[in-house]
Amino acid sequence: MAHRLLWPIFGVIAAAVGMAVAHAVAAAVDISTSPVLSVGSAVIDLTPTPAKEWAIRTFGTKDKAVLVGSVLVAATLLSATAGLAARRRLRYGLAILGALVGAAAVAVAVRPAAAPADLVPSLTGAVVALGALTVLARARAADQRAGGRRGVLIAALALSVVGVSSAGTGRLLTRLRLRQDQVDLPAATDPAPVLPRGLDDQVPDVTPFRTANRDFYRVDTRLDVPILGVDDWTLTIDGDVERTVVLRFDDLLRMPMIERDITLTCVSNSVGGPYVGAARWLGVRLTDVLALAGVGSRADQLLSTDFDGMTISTPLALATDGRDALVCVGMNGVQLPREHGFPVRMVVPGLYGFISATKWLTRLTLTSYAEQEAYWTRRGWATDAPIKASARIDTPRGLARLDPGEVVIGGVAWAQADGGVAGVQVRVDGGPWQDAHLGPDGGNAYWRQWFHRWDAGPGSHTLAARAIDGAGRPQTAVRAEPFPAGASGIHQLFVDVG
Ligand SMILES: Nc1nc2c(c(=O)[nH]1)N[C@H]1C(S)=C(S)[C@@H](COP(=O)(O)O)O[C@H]1N2
Ligand SMILES: [Mo]
Repeated sequence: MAHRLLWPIFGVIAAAVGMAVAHAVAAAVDISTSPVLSVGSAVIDLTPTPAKEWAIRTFGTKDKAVLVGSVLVAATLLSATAGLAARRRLRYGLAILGALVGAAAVAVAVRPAAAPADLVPSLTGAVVALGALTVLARARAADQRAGGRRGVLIAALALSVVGVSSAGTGRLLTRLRLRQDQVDLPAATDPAPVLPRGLDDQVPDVTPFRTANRDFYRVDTRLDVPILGVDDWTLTIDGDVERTVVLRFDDLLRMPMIERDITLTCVSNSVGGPYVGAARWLGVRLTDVLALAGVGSRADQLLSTDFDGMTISTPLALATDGRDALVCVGMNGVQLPREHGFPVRMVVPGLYGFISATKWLTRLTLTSYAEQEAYWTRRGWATDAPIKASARIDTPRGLARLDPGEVVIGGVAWAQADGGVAGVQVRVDGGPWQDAHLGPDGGNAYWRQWFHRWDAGPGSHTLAARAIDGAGRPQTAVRAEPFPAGASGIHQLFVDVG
């Protein structure tokens, strides 16, 4: 071991063992109290919106991996510094390491739903980290007196065993808990019509008419996949209501169930982007659930809260205007996958997910925008954000090299807030807009597949597509970024033929 690296390595080992133990303890009690995950979430929450936008654009769905990596690099550097400081005087090192693990504990404590007991994993980890650094420093001092290095080696080895076995235990516990409750969903009392066969078999590479659960995009602020059980799940309806109501999962399942085909869209989706998916949702009408509590007259905001205190706001007038907003338990014929909000989430047709689609739902509060601000509202995002009509070209791919002759251009289009998709038009090289063929109609809240046969001549070409909404209006060509109310503009790509 090179001498200069010895002390920084002490710092890193101490911090790593502490965090591994803390994470394992959290995995045994409640994984959301893990300082490791909480630091990640805190970084997500504190990252300014433009930086978040940039990360999602640049790293796509790998943004979480990039975030975890950056936090690890920073933690390694800081703990190495603590080790270096401990070389001069153990107290200095302990102070820096203490600040580091203390910051992790703060991240746990400031979670919206935090309770004092949640600090147990962090404090355990802190004691272990500080103890480990002390042990290593003592061993080093003893070695120097004796003129060897056995003590340090043994201490480092022992601590590594503790760290690795804690990390393994943490993983194992999480894995065991991954076994999700299996629930028997009732049949819908108001089922959706049979979804017509889409163009999946007719148009190669077109996006499937229905998105399989495993292919459904996932966007949320969490680093873990929350593990909620149905037995202790409850939904509280409170705020400006005649009476506060608490529903258990069984209560919800006994209510009339509707089933609807709805295309969910993320406000962070850029033009032509992947954060949109279409599924068949099963659940109770939101208005039926609210009626149990009796909505008062002061509320203009429906504030929904997830199991960890994360909040999403929905304009109450829109959520209750007769559209089929759901307190949802099923997705494509099965219970909600954990990634998509098990056991219960909201789904509201026509509104971007960030103001409507609360996963891991536990509370519905009738309140006003003046009284309470939801998570994304505080970060400057819009409170009223209907999904913008849009067409996406899925085939051919941008920058594809194609053979001359017939090329089938195809994709999907959606206009959930504008009466559905009545048409799609395609434009080649800035020429006239031509009507594309539409796939079958899955309802106004659903997307529509489309295709257009194009006789491609040699050269470089620009392809563009636009949606025509239910009122016969073409989607806007005006470009907008996702922040604060959703991207707009025409999806356009370049191909080479020859
Ligand atoms: N609890 C919780 N619910 C959430 C979010 C979140 O971060 N936390 N993200 C929302 C956003 S921005 C979108 S677009 C949808 C995405 O749902 P999906 O991951 O099932 O596709 O969930 C919404 N519900
Ligand atoms: Mo979103």
